[in-house]
Parts: sequence; structure tokens; C-alpha cells
Amino acid sequence: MRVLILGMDGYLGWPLALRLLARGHDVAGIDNLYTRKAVDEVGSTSGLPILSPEDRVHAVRDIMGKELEFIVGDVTKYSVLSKAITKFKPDTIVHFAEQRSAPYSMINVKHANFTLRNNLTGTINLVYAVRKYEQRNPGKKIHMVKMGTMGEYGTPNFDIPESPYVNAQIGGKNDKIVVPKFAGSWYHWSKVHDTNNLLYANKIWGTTITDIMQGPVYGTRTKEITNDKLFSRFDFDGVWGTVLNRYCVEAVLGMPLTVYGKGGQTRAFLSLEDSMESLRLLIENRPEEKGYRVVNQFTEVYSVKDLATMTKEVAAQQGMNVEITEVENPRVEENDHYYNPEHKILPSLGLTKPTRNIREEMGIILKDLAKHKERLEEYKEAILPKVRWRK
Ligand code: USQ
Repeated sequence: MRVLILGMDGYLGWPLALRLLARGHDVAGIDNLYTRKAVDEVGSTSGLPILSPEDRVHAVRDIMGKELEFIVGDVTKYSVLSKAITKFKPDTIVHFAEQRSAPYSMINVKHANFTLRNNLTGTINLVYAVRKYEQRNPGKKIHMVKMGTMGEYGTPNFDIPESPYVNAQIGGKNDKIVVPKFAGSWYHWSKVHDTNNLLYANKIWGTTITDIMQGPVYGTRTKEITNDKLFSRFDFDGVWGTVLNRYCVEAVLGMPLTVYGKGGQTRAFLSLEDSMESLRLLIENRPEEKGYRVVNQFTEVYSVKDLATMTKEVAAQQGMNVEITEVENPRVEENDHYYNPEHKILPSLGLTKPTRNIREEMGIILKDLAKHKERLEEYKEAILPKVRWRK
């Protein structure tokens, strides 16, 4: 299969390229290297060293014996995306090329607008470019795999269905409506708007789409990342880092683990390895032609307080004694809430449980990070959260 990855330089894009190459697929990717610059903008860097795009391609050739095409370009420029599709002729396009930090989107009006404009424009460009390509190549149907987020749903007091629509009764009348969503940042809302736009493209043009609602990902390794030259980026600062990866860095630096508020916030998590395996399964098992598939992508549900307790225990086994602290929650979110997302599509494709136990995975992350302690130490100032939802 020929797979084009938009956002190939990112935390998920890079390991996905490696996974698909290892499976024997032809892979090309586009990235404008924006995350590298935006992480620098907040005074941070990737906690694990990553190679330049050029060196990444060389490393893949040397270590895996595979050829990879890396296009440095911006998918919010329609012509860049359209040309890449015409030239590469993909069967599947995976779209990760979005601003993916909730705190970044909440910095100020400039960052909110950038997030909404950037994310919505890239997705609209993609549906139009795919439409044009399909019209010019009769019989060819591209499968779009779009990375959305579990955060689109918020934390509703009902079971979160794994479906684009639900049946509802309003004013005594029955109808099928789009699953109600209530996101918790401009970033998360940008993904809700994307989902609506994708549903509409599917309705009017029959674009074949898998819309993935993924929870926070943790981890440093996948089956292919066995050589440090193949590391994916690893963010840990208050803007770009996600909760468990941040706890692991805090543990390595001997800082208290930063639970926001009381830590009752419950989310659906998965490891980097399981994210790659899920994506592989969804790419290799496409929905029916003109289908629209929503997938809740996670393996386990935890509260952020539980994760901190587990991190503390695993760190102690490696001789790191850390405390847990409740910092004032910079976000506006529920502490005590119901959370029960439906999860049947990935198990039906074979992913029934996490590849590795979460504690084992934490142990691996801590060992990888400990080797880069000096690098992390240098960016310690960037760890505590500074962006507040209500200023
Ligand atoms: N949190 C802490 N301590 C920290 C950092 C975060 O308690 O040091 C809490 C937050 O308050 C929140 C939860 O952990 O309740 C998750 O926060 P996060 O920063 O790990 O994740 P989030 O901002 O929601 O976004 C991340 C990715 C995003 C993806 C999303 C999936 O950055 O791209 O869409 O996870 S989800 O959370 O399911 O929406």
C-alpha cells in the first residue's frame, strides 16, 4: 500500500512511518517542521534528541534498509498538498499535520486563531485535494485517516459512543444527530470542527474516512525504535508535554509530580507502541468504500492521580524517590466525573489489550530519559504550567 503521512516529523508521524515501512508499505511524508519551532518558542526542546529530516531519511536507509521520501512543506498551502498527492498517488493519507497542544491554543488570541485557522485549513485542503484526485483518477478511492482526539467529547455524563451519529428524541420527535461534543480548549474544539467538516465531505462526496478519537499517548519506544537514532520527539514542557510523559521527566529530575487540581480527571490512555499498532490495523483494514468510521483509540482508562501514584512507585524501583504535588489546575475541567467511552473497533481488529503493562512501559521511559538527564535539566524552567485558561 502507498501511504502519505501529513505531519511525519511529529511524535506519532515519525514512528508511524517506521511501522509502515517495516510492514513493507511505500511511505512518503510532508511536514513543515512547525512543532520544532513552536516548542522552541516556549523555551523547550524534545527531551530525546531527534535528527534533522535529512538525517532521519539517511538513518532509515542505514538501519532499516528502506527508502523514505520526506517533503518539507506546509499542508495549509493547497498547492503543496495537491502536488504531493498527484505525485505520490497514495492509497491512504494519514493526517497528523495539526497544532496539537491544548495549552498552546490557550496562550492568547493569536495562538487561538492560529490553531483554528491552521487545523481547519489543513483538513479542508485535504478533502478538496482528495476529491480532485479521485475525480481525475476514476476508480481510485483514497482512505483518509484523520487524527482527532478523545477530548472532542469532553467528559459527558453518558457513555461515549464509537459512532458518528446517535439516535435522539427532541421535542417528542426522533432523529439521528451528530454525537454531542463539548471540548475543553480551542485546540480540542478545532478537532470537533474538523470532525463536522469531515462528516460533511463524506456526506456530499462520499470521501472514505476514519476519524480517530485518541487519548493521551505515552512512551519512547516502538518495535522499530530500537536504535536511538530513530527516536521520535518527546515533549515534556508545560505547553507541549502530555501528562504521563511529563511525570516521567519530573521523576528523573527529582521534581514533584504535577497533578493538576485534585487529579480526578479521568482520560483514556495508550502507549506509543499501541498507538502505532492501532493505526496500522486501521490503515490495513479500511472501512467500506464511502464509509465514515469513528474509532475511540485507547487501551486503558486512568485518573491523572492514579497515574502519578504508579509513576512514583515505578520510579522508586529505579531508585528515584519522588513526591506527588497538587498544583492549582491551570485548566477549566471537571475533577469528579463519569467517563465511559465505547471501545469495540480496535478489539474487533485484534488489539484487545496493551502490548506491555503500563508500569513496564513507564520503566522503559524512565530508563531512556535518565540517559538524557543533563539535557532535561537544561530545560527544567519550562516544566511548570504557565498557561491559564482563566487569567
Ligand atoms: N495534567 C496533569 N498534570 C500535568 C499535565 C496534565 O494533571 O502535568 C492533566 C490535565 O489537567 C488533563 C490531563 O492531565 O486533565 C490530560 O492532559 P494532557 O496535557 O496529557 O493532554 P491534553 O492537553 O488533553 O492533550 C493531549 C495531546 C492532544 C491529544 C489529547 C488527547 O496534547 O494532542 O488530543 O492529549 S485527550 O486528552 O484525550 O483529549
